[in-house]
Amino acid sequence: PELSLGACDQNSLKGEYLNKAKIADGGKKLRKNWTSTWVVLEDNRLFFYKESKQEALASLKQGCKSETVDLCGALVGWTTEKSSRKHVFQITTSCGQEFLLQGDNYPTICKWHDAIKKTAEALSKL
Ligand code: I3P
Repeated sequence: PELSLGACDQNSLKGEYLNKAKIADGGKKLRKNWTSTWVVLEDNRLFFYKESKQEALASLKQGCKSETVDLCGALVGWTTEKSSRKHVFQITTSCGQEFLLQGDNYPTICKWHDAIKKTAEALSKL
């Protein structure tokens, strides 16, 4: 399986395109703008890339920008109030960033929700 379950293991999920909207930064509300984003969970860290090829370029240290989300202390939960879309969950980071992630395929978005939530909870216990 892609997701390792051991307590001391580093949670990782191979990249996939999900719909992402950042709705707050530093506790300040932002205008919602859904974009298709290449999402990677690697060694307990969450990365957002504009496109999949940027992940490969980043690993070659060609300075490709990703947005890294600090999951330590983050809260992760499903929401039906923050969007009219189906299958949306929210990540609220300890520094006040709020992201919505959405996918039409329920098993896929569940897998991401579960892995990100589990990672955030594991990091918070360290
Ligand atoms: C927003 C856009 C979003 C919608 C959001 C709208 O309008 O339609 O897709 O979110 O609803 O405000 P605009 O493009 O003019 O900013 P959902 O698709 O998640 O429902 P909201 O204001 O209720 O968040």
